Amino acid sequence: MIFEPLRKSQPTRDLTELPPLGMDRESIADDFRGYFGHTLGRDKHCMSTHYPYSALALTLRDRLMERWKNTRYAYQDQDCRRAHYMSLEFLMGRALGNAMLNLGVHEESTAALMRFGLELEEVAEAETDAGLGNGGLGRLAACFLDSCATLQLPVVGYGIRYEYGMFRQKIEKGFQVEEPDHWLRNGNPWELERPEFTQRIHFGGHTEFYRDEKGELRKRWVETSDVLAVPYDVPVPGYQNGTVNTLRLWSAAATDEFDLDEFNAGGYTEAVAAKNEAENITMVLYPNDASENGKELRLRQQYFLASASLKDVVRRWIRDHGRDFTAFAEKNCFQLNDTHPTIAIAELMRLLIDSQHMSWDAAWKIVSSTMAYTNHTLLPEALERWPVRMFATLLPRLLEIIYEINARFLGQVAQRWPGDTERMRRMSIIEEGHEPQIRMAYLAIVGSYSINGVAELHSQLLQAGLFNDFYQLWPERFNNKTNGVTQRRWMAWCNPAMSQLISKTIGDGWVTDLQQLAKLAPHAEKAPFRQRWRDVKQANKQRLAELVLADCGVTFNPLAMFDVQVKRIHEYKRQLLNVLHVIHLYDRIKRGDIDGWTPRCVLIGGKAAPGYAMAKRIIKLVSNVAFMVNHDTDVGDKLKVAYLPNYRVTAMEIICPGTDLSEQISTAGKEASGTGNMKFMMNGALTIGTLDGANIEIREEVGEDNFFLFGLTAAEVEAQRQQYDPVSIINGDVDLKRVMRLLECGHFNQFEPGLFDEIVSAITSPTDPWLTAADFRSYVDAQQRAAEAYRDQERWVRMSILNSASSGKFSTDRTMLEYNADIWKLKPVAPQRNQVSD
Ligand code: 26Q
Repeated sequence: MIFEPLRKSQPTRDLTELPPLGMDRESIADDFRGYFGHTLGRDKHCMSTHYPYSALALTLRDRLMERWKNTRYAYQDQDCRRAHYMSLEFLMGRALGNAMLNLGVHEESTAALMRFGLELEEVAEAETDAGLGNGGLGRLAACFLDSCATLQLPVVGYGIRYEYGMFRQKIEKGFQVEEPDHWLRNGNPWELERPEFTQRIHFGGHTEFYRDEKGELRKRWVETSDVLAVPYDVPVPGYQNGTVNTLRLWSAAATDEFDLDEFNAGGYTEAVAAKNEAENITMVLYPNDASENGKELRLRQQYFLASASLKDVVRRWIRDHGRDFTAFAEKNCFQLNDTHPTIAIAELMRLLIDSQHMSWDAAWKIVSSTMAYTNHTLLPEALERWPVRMFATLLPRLLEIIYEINARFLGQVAQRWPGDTERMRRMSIIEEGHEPQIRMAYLAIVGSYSINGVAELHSQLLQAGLFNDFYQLWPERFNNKTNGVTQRRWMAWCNPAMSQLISKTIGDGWVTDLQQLAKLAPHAEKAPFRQRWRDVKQANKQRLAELVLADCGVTFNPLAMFDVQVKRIHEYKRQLLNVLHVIHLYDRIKRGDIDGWTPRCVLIGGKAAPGYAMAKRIIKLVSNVAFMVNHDTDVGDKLKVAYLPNYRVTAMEIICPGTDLSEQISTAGKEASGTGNMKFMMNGALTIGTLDGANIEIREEVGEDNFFLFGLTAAEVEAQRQQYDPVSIINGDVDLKRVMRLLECGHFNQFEPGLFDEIVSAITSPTDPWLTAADFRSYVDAQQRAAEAYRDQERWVRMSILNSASSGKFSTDRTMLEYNADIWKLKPVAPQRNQVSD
């Protein structure tokens, strides 16, 4: 062990008994000053906001710490059932505001800093986002943790402490440039290293038979290269309820013998340098990118997370219950966030069989009643596959276990469908062929007691399409859990003006019970309330306009309609369709078709995976169109276009409160759910969208009159494919024809010939998977309806209020209650509150 045991003589005082910390402004100011001057050693010459930020973070962290301990003790004392949320991504964003909101000390902290002449908002800007995720899937994990803590559910997050999170995006001459995000450079006051819980993770080597002390034949995995997994805990506070849950992030470190072997061979410096290979595992977050598929380092990351987390849970089990695992499945379950951590299914089998000497059947009973799988995609090309060859060298023991799982599973298939070899081939976890592959989604399905999609349509399409064979075999395992977002961050924190207005009108119960927003609906009919709502939106638009000016150099007039699409750049999300509409508006202005014009500011933002050439080309197109439009004196204030660089959680906190129109325009049947759509809706934006993902449920809640619907349905999309003819669609639509003409003739790339040729080809191809041209006309018509609605401000504001009032369903509090009722079955546990001053 790295740590010497602590020897204690007869104590006169209890080392761990601390008086509760004050939550008033004086206590906060005193601690803040102490941290600033003593701990950080700064003085009146300090010129940077970083140190006041750190001092405040440490002050708040202390207050989280006492609640964190109480929560741990409560879970421990009750020996409660727990869920473990395993995810390669947790897109947490900033923690300071979240801590203040949840501790209920925002005002007190503002006042405390004011004493020293410091502006809290400015100090808070010193915090770097924890950007440990790509987009929706990672942010969903963060919202889930927030809701679980607020609901006092014993849920632990397990993830990876990447040294470099999601890359920082710069836009240079309209092109995306990636910069590394070294987010830990200035330290991270929100993490607590727990080296005492370090785990050893194996890679490589080979397997062999041996006889154990009872003479039984067993398998072992030998001559492995090991890497240490060191946990760092991050507090996850609930909303003013004394609960602080844990997100445990693993960081890779080299073992000592790793160095020694090399050292004995002669090369000391080489040996120390070789530490890199081990520590590389947690160096960088992979961007979501087809070209990153099948990369060995990614598989190392997945196994590293799965193995470290399971060993941690098994360690705790043995500490508390000894080596009897009969009640393990009653007390534990694991939610797999997509297939990324799915190797956990084979790893838990390995731990139970090889280390705990359990039989296959006993182990399988435990594994298949503790694992649950959430799918986040309908794109078949996005389903994870790993070359068997890679498994054989990197994780040989796990490959053997997967083969055995598959053999037994195919036995079941044969029993259910005798002689149906075609079906066996289709359903096999191993895809045969020139380069055999492991289908991770199938492993996840076979090893899980619950399989869910993330919106109604998505779950239905999974059952009817991608996973239909499995649905026929095990219909009872399939279910839907429509996504949500946490209203604490996405309303209460990021939109204080609207939150105040809502709370004054209907009380503040909505912060922990979003359905209460329904009480706003009658107020939509009251003119004075509408005026206040409108004033709030206007102020939020002003704030967004300032961001756009600072980051894009483009002036947005807050009286214009703010039309926003921010999300990862992907063809299926159809940022291209948005651009086609912008070009159409520009064309209308140029030809003088401007009767009853609604001024519009179009904001587009998001990151493209570094290897995704088409996505990067779309960014360049938006930038070039923006340049032309913004510099054309005929256009003026009628239309403005901006590309917002480096879209991230913290940017969305400014963007969603200031948006009028939310663009949710994916090809129907392709967006599993979407969650940005929910953040916009809560903050009073109207949606223009297709019948895709959670848009369908959003429209159901708010009513068709308050939603701008367009486009083919998922079924129509599949029918169109057979006879899709974009060229005749273009020729049959004068507006689209003119737009395509502007693109083709190089109007937006006069000094960059050929730049957009591939974009034109994609739109005009009869095999365009995203049917962009097919939805153009109905999209433009819907945009026209939105523009007309916006000109009637009274009507628009009413619709805005109704959107917010109808967003109650889209809280992750609801989502988590459903996961809990149907999958996890945990009991809420309240910590003893007498030890803290809540
Ligand atoms: C794959 C291979 C190699 C490296 C990385 C990846 C990878 C990483 C991230 C693949 C996918 C992701 C993320 C996917 C994602 O964010 N999906 C979104 O999940 C949201 C939450 O459920 C949904 O709302 C969105 O519809 C869905 O696109």
